[in-house]
Amino acid sequence: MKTITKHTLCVLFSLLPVCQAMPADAPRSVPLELWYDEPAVEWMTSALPLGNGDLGAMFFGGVAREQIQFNEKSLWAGSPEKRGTYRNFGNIYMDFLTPDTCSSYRRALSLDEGVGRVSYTIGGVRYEREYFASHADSVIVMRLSTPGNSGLLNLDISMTDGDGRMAVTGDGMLAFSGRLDLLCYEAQVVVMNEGGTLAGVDGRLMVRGADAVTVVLAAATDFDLSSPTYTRGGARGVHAGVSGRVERACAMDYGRLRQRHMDDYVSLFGRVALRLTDSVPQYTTDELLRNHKYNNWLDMLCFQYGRYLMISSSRGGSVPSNLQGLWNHVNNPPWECDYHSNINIQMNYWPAEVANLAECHMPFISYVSTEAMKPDGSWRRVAESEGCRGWAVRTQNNLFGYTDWLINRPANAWYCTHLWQHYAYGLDRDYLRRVAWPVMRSTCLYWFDRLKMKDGKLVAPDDWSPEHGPWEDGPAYAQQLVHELFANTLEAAEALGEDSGFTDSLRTRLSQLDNGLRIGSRGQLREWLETDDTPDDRHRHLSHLMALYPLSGISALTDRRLADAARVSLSWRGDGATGWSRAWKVACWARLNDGERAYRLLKKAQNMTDVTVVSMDDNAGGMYSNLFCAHPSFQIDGNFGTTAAIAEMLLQNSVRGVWLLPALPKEWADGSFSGLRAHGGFTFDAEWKGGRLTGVVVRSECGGVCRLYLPGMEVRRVRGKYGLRVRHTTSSDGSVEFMTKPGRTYRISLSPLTESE
Ligand code: FUC
Repeated sequence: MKTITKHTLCVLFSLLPVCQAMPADAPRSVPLELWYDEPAVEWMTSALPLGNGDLGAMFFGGVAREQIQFNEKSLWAGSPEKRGTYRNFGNIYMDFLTPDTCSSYRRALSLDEGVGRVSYTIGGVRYEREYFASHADSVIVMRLSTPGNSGLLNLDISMTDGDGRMAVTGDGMLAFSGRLDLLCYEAQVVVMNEGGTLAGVDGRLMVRGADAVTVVLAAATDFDLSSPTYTRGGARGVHAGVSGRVERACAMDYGRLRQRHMDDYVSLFGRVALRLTDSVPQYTTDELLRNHKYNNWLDMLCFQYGRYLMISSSRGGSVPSNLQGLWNHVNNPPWECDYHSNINIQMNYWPAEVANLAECHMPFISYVSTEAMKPDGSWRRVAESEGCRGWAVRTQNNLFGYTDWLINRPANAWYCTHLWQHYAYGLDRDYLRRVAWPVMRSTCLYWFDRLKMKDGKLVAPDDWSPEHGPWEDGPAYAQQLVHELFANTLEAAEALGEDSGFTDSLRTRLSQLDNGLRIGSRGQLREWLETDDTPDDRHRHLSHLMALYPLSGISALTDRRLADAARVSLSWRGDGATGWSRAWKVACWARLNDGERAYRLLKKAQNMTDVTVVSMDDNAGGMYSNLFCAHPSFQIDGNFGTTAAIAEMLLQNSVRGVWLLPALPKEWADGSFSGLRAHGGFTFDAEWKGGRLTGVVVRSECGGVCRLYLPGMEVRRVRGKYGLRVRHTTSSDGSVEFMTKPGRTYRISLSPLTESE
């Protein structure tokens, strides 16, 4: 049985404003955590991640030796001329002078609190560790204690850099600094003992007879995306920044540091709740994955884990999360742990808006908008080398604008969908004008110059479908993306009142553009314009299904034939796939409103694996016991893709309005969620029983018409402020509309439509 701790109460209280707006039987805050009864055996499969958005760590929870490997998202070797690689920053080790045979061992990661915990008993004494990565104070904090006992903590603490070199000892601290091709970096660890003694010698800090110990880590580089040299401040600036952080953190007591972290973390994580079952599994998370994966708890955990990982790896600044988020323990990670432009970086951000973490989208948006608009930046030079205005990228990218391997022209349009979606969800016109519009416009110019007329239609010449098949004119991938770009940019122009020669040209080109939606002779959606598709093509990329998901050009509500064609193509691709590809398939089946098939794929995505080397085998992927997605090897896109796909099963922005429970599997017959966002600045809570909606609450951020599509349900009443009734209208297409005011909450009562209705 779980007991309610003071911390849990804190979380519950901080969730109150959200809970008040929920339907009567709203999602409760149930303690969501990953937990294990033994220390991690391996970094990739079982250590647990912490992160404050920039600075992250993986802790093992060893009893004799604790290892805390850490990263900072900008620590890259390489330059604008050299690919380089994302690097391990270092390791902290704690060697305990206590016997290593213990009982009642527990290692956990609380998703509600963003706190890692390790506890065990030796000789009747309970040893406890608590770890968190604080965004509020830009440090990682580790606390060791033996509640109810004093003077029992005896350990040596050391630190190594990413190459295994020992840090030097200072006064109660350890530090190292260095240089890569371009960047300066530094890490500092400060150890504070309560009671006992602390001495430093030869790279070790020795704590003896302490009651409690607090360890504070700060690490940074001088990377700055907006600087022409990609750096600012140099070694001195980094040193001042890192020293300032540890000093400020050490001036606070542990309780305050922790509270500041919790306030900040819960303000993001607590926005969304999902309840698919009430029974908390009484077994460890690896056991849940191994033997009980049909337990709905795992789906809740996977959904919220993606949100946790996003908060932990994508906040502030303009460094997006990479192939492994920010967690990487080696200096030669697969694909350099880079920014792949043909699915991976985009998938990292699929859940950002719908899962109510719009702020976490910003590092990606700001990376794209800064790099794309650099007057002499390498992305501009790629376009220039093709005789086009605007910008373009290749497939593999480092942090310094270096871009190589195959050109991926449609990626610029794909990136722009993220800029647009951020607007579509939040309706922030100022952002649209300042940030998104210039990039979208510039990207359109690239395609104005690039497209050519073929058989009366504009097509992308000599393009591809990542990462297979021929290069030829007009593949679906390019056509669907350019279509989306043009359509969104026209909408942006309307929202901003932009009316110029550019918008006229855009309108004309959009009307001439092949939209990439072509049905083939076997009823499939064609991947190429000229080359025929083969039913046994199982390639992991689903690039011709972009319009199904993440774009929205295919919907059974607008054109059943196209939806059926997408279904044929998706079926041909099969249920096997690498990690991220399965997540994409779940989302695609959700868009086809096939909850059962989506669920089937989700369960396959949750196959437990321990393969840690790169494999393209369609059956080797799944999840490790720490729930990291296995491509294999570990690739975080699949975690984010899974969160987005689960959201897609629960809420979709359809052509007829917000569709709640569009792909609910029978396994999730009863449940509720709160806090999922939809286009137009609306946030939804919903509750359902026996697969039918029983209550909906909408919060309107921006006012305006709220349009819902709830097939099979009749909206009885909409109530606004003070429970007053708000007029709603039902259209012949089944959609329901009512007017909202900014900041107001609306409760919707529903009943099932009878057959005759
Ligand atoms: C793309 C994918 C691979 C892998 C790599 C990092 O190239 O096709 O499966 O995810 O990115």
